[in-house]
Amino acid sequence: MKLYDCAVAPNPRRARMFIAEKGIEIPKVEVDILGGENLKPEYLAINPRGLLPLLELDDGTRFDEVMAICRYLEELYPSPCLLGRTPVERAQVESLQRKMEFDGMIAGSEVFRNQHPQFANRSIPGGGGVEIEAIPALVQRGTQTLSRFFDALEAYLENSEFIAGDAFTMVDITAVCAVDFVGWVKISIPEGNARTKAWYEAVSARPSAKA
Ligand SMILES: N[C@@H](CCC(=O)N[C@@H](CS)C(=O)NCC(=O)O)C(=O)O
Repeated sequence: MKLYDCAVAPNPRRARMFIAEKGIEIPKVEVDILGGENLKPEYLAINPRGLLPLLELDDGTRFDEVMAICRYLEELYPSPCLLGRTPVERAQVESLQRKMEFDGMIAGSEVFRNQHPQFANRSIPGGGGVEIEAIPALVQRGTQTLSRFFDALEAYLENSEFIAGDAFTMVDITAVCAVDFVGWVKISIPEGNARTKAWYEAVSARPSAKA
């Protein structure tokens, strides 16, 4: 197996954190998104969407999408369980994970990509060679969604150590990657959100957070 990766990018980090929590080693191939290497023919031949991360199996099978990669690895390496232990937990992890992804990661991407000059013609990640111009108004919409994201995070943590309950899961991975990502656009955990701050400190101290 090998993981097509980009060290600075938040979605590849979600996959790396998951892999590190599983305690497995997967060789990595670094692809420079900032320099546009993912949009060159060599990488588009590997992933026509131009997105990272992507997992390549030993028989040549390839798939992108963080959750597809994590689900595959969870089946191969069930312990520690990161996607829920029972049918109900798996449904809850899926539900919360998507909220962290849409309201955290994607809203962060909306703010970052629609204001950063380097992404003026790359406002949607990847794109397979098609340029999509930035829409400055989306910065405001993304910022509003992030405010909702932080409110929800504080509420989820009211009765439990982790976002989906008593166990660390993929929900925490996506959420911590989103929090660090939005730091790029100078948005941080609101001052009064004490539960989120304590959770953030604890999750950031896990060795996988450095992966
Ligand atoms: N939904 C995808 C999102 C992947 C994604 O957006 N990756 C970004 C890096 S964080 C990317 O490849 N960007 C390429 C670009 O900006 O051109 C997943 O879960 O894997």
